[in-house]
Amino acid sequence: MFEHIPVYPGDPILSLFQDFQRDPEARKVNLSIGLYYDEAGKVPVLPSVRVAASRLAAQETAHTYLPMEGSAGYCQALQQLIFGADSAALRERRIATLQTVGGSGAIRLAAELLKRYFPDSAIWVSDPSWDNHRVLFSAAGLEVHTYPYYDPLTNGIRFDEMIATLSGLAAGSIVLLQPCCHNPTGIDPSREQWLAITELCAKRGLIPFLDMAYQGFGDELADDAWPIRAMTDAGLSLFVSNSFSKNFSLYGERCGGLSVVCPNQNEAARVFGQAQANVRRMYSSPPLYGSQLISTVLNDAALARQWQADVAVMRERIKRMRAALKTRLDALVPGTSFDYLVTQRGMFSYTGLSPNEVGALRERRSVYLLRSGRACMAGLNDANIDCVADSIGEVLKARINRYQPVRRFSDA
Ligand code: KET
Repeated sequence: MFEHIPVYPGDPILSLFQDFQRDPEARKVNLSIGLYYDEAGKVPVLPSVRVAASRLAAQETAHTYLPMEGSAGYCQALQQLIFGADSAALRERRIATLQTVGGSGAIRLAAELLKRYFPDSAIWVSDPSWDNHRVLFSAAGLEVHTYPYYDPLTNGIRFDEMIATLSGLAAGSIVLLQPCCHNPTGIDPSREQWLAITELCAKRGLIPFLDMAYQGFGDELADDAWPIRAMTDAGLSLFVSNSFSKNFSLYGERCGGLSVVCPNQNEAARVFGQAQANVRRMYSSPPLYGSQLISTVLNDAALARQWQADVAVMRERIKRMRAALKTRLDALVPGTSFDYLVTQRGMFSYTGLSPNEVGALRERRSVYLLRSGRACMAGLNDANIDCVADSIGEVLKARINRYQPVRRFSDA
């Protein structure tokens, strides 16, 4: 009966993570999926979240249904965190926000709305982008294209080409951007560049879609949300998806949000209503527990401060690991620049390692990176960093010995 169903080849990120979990090697290192591990190699329960969990346990609240749009306390706190407590758009009640099933659920929900109400609009994502962007948008029937983004030679953005491509798009085209800690490259536009993108979107009537999964991992929380605030303050209408998976270390609780910034309160109510209807026909309502944890933390001034400190600990540890890996590789492979490790921001570094080299790291040392060469810096710690540096050094020296040009690391 089911022979006509094609075999699923697996997901490039989730399937690799499963392979890692099955690997019996004791010294294995996971630099594949975007998971933050602490210095002890554990996915932490944040101190702020631990307090919230014990408060919730003491209260013993019923496991009732949330409404379609999720918890009101969660959505309000989310809005302030992203748009700022003093946001004019928030005061004017023109931001429609729903709690979603992770950041992925926010993107899929938005994609459904976009396909239904902007049926002729295609979406443009950076080259490269998170693999699942394409999957989520095309599953809703949207055409997905790419705009130039990463430049391996300079480890920067091909900004002029990016702007040229976006300038040529039809009005109503959707442009997916990541406000901070770009996945997979770790390279973000400067503030000046963000202002140019904002102006272009306004002038050409493009629909910005900002996907933020790493708020607080690049810089302070407000700084990482700055591009969203700048676009909102400039009067644009835009979509914002966000994930709390990483910055609350609540991956499996599936906590995210979709916010649509609208021209006025009336339109925000329409968007909100149709988003509710969409939720009802897809999964009815979002899960409860994670939203209770997050709203307990964010709606208590002392716990919220603790959480900001928790995020700062994660951010600073990642930065320390980036610098430590650079120091080791500088010594192991002299003449090659590893500056990219410290200039890229957030969880990921785009190493420029080839799929073959990534395969060699996995086979010889059980060090797991994505095939694209993306490495999650938050998987490094003082106990595994020498092994990771040695193994990367080994494949790079083998490459140099084969007289192959060193892609991305050339001092040209
Ligand atoms: N947006 C981006 C840019 C992103 O990197 C992720 C997750 C998400 C959205 C989804 O968030 P969630 O709340 O988990 O639904 N990225 C990591 C995990 C994954 O691939 O699912 C990753 O790239 O490793």
